[in-house]
Amino acid sequence: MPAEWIWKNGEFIPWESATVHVTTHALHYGSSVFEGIRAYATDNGPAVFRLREHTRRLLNSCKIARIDVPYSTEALDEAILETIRRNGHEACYIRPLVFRGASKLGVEGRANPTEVVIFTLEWGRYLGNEAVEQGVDVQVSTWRRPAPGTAASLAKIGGQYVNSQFISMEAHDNSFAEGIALDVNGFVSEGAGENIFVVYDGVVYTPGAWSSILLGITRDTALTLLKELGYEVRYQPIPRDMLYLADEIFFTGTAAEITPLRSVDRIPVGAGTRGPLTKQLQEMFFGITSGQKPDPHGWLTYARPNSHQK
Ligand code: PPE
Repeated sequence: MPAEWIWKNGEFIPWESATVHVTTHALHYGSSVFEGIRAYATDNGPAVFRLREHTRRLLNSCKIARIDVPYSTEALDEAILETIRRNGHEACYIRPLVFRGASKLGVEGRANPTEVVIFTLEWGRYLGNEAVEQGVDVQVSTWRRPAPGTAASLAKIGGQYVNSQFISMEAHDNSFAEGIALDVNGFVSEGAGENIFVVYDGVVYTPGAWSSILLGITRDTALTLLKELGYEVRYQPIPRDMLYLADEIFFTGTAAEITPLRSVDRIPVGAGTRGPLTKQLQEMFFGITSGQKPDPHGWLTYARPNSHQK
């Protein structure tokens, strides 16, 4: 359940009051845009991971959806930090949401007011408690990602997540933790809410924007760290069968963090356990997010700096 104080259009309101009217445009037509951000517990209080990249993507998604937002990235950054402080979190998941509100019915929607909310919640491991160490079992979905030109994969628009719901529900019905969607051409795209990386013969492969993926911020983080660790990364269309030959596969995402895949379509990935590259990358990622390793890229924004100093 979300924390007590919810930021709405510039002020804090209690959880119970953060309701919407049934004529809200976004309920009917999916005209919302959202972000998912994590704040991690550190010795220096809660630290938001890549805050500015997330607020920028939120506004970019709104630009694509043609939703006018009356707040700057700076104002949204501050509102997010304030929401963390107000709710007294040490670590949390942050959900900023922009949507077309209530007034007029009809698809076009631009006559409706823009509503902006930010709420926080404590959210543990997205794909299960053991997922990060043991890996997860996944399937290739029967659902495809929308073809380029039919949706806007670079934007986190609410309505587009119906496709992700189909992928996740099918996977869960088949007792898998998650599903991987192929793109319109049958190449690997991404998970319902995660980007995907494939390791084969020491080289790391990941699809690009042409495969209808969201350009994930954790994906960018992984790419930066992998290059620093000296790995070769290739951006190329990935055929489904490469998933069955891979030495290692992992998902990246704010919610999923870095999660190894231990099987795809019941075929073990490599040895069927977390591989060495995935482990090495996780150590870097969790080292930085917990404040235990240096943060040379300035990825952490502290919500309550100095509050934990003795
Ligand atoms: N692809 C999709 C479709 C996606 O939704 C996400 C995030 C990613 C890739 C990874 O992007 P990034 O978080 O910037 O590394 N999915 C969010 C929603 C999860 C949810 O269930 O809600 C998330 O991870 O916060």
